[in-house]
Amino acid sequence: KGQAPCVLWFTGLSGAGKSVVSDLVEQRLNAMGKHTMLLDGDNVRHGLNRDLGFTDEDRVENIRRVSEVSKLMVDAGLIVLVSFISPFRSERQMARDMLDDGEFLEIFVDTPLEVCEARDPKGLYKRARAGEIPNFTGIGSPYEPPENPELRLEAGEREAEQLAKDVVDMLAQRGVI
Ligand code: GGZ
Repeated sequence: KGQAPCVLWFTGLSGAGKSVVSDLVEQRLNAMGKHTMLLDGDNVRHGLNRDLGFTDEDRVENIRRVSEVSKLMVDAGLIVLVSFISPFRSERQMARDMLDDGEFLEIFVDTPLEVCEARDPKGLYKRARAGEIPNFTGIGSPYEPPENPELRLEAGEREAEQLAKDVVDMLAQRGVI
């Protein structure tokens, strides 16, 4: 039993649940003996991309670098979990185009804006509404939902553990694991 190297690209609004679900998926894969790497804002925006903010231009560069790094990791044989808002279709397409067919699996963490805003775990939506965060995704900056994701998670309605299981099931179905 092995693994087919690939990128699991989680996209969705702030507060949608990307981090929770991608963490759980990684734990499940590791428990199965699979080799993974998780890239998210916490380990990338504080290091490699510490020079970048949240203008359109900076988000494009953020995702470009993340795409290049994830390709290197696929070449090293890993299942790479990428967890960023990644709001623009064109950048997600660019990431997809860098890889071979079947290596880029887009997972839309589809939580409605109202739900994300009601959760508001860090109070960022409140501050954005107050005009304190000018380019906040969903408020002052657009989010372009995926049109044909490999998997769509109704993350406003179902438990994170169940969603993580759906992702792992999808990987098994596709022969990735
Ligand atoms: C969106 C912002 C912003 C703005 C700070 N817009 O919920 P969080 O806090 O932990 O996750 C959000 C994170 C988004 O970073 P990404 O690298 O994923 O974004 S992108 O893919 O668009 O480059 C949020 C916080 O950073 N944050 N300011 N203006 N989210």
